[in-house]
Amino acid sequence: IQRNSKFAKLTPDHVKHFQGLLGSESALIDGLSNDAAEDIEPFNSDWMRKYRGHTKLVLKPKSTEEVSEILKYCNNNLLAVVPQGGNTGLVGGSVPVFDEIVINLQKMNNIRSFDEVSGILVADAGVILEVADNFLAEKNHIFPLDLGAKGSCQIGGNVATNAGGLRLLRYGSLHGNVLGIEAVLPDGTIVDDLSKLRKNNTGYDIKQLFIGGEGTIGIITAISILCPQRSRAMNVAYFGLESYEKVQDTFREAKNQLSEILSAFELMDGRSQKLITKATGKKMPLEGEHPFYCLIETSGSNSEHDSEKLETFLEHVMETGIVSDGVLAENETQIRDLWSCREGIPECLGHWGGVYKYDLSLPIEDMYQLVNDTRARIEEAGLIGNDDSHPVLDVVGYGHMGDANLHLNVPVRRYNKEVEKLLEPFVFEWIQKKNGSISAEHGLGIAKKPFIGYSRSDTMIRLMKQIKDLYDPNGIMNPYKYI
Ligand code: FAD
Ligand code: 2HG
Ligand code: ZN
Repeated sequence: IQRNSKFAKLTPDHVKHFQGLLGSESALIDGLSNDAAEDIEPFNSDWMRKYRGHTKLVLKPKSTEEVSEILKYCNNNLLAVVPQGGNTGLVGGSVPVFDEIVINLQKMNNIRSFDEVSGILVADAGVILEVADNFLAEKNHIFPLDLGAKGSCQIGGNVATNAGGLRLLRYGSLHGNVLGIEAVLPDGTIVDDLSKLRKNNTGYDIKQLFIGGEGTIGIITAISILCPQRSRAMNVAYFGLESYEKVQDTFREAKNQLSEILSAFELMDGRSQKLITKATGKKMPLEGEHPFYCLIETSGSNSEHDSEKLETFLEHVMETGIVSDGVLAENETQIRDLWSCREGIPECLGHWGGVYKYDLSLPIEDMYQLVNDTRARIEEAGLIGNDDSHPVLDVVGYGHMGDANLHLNVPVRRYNKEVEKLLEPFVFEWIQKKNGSISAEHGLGIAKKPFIGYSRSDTMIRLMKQIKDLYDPNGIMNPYKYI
């Protein structure tokens, strides 16, 4: 792709304008002031270090009004922008492609209100997910989303990507939990839909367009969100299993026997667990090797009741041979350790060089076959191996089994065109045949943009374009991404 020449190039006058508006400590400049190059680098490069932009200006507004002033000016001057939260997105959506101005929300980080009766939290978009959850913990509540990047990602970024995460199975998607949104459109209009109502059937639910909108129609500046009561009792178990069929049996049994206390059901293949050890030296929870592992979390209000249910379940799956081996966490530290075997995978896989990542929704019974088929293809071409002459380390699968969401990851020593050609469009065609989705939770960004047609019809893409054109007629919002 090429830079769209309709967008203006940044001039000293533009910079002066923003410095006047925000103050110089909230307008980081590179090149023009020539001593801030280091400061600006992290905003130009994504979590995977796969995508790199060339912005010369990062703006950090402190209020919704400032966001409005910034966007109005950018829209009038045809300056393209990229909204940015914690920059943990996995599809290259949060960094510029060329010289788009980065608008980072990190300075908008106030919790505005929390109602202990309704459980409704209202907070600025730039609040870090873990900070929000720690705040809620003190009030005996929980943020209805949890994910491995919680220490860096922002709740506005989570909503903009409609992140799914580790407990969607229990608490549902942000499309249901987010009750209201405050956002700014490119023309500066403040969308004041920060509703605290659970029910409100008065016309189109426009906030839904911002949830998963990936910053293409406006900037989310605050959200209101329904937060559940924090569970008093929490248990985590980790199992080794002999086949993917047995993982499915375990999931069925878990739903059947644990029912309302089941709060997560995660899948990890043996290869992903081996790579954790290889990358970090971590000792894994079970002796011996198993082709599959799963992590089950329960949370409820009565620990005796939960323990009783869990013990009956454990006895059943062990005695019937559905699982081969298992371990139950006995304290907070062990709970964290078991979770790290799942949450730690993305970081460990990036250890060697790069990772080709696919984030898929598929019918649950077919899910793992894609990993096998992909591995066979790469093996046949002789590209997988333990030594440096092979670009690919392995082909692994893990993910949110409870949501039929697979993460197919191909860790590589270096990005390689031959590998890429074997993976794409093979993976997308495979998914299309099963009527799956090529992006279950990470979004499209720049990485998956060309492939939207594998999951959406021409009609649906046309309707999306109409919405984009309506809200962002000049196309300044996160250009080159999404649609
Ligand atoms: P960014 O990366 O900064 O931005 C993401 C997108 O949203 C970009 O397109 C950006 O332009 C836009 N955006 C950001 N803020 C705003 C805003 N205020 N208004 C409008 N647009 C905005 N995702 C899952 O769904 N489930 C997981 O389990 C999960 N686990 C992860 C684990 C790790 C270790 C990592 C690195 C990522 C993981 N992700 C997961 C990816 C996920 O998308 C992000 O972690 C998170 O939701 C993005 O938040 P962020 O604040 O970092 O957004
Ligand atoms: C997870 O579930 C994240 O750990 C990241 O969604 C998945 O890196 C990935 O492919
Ligand atoms: Zn995930």
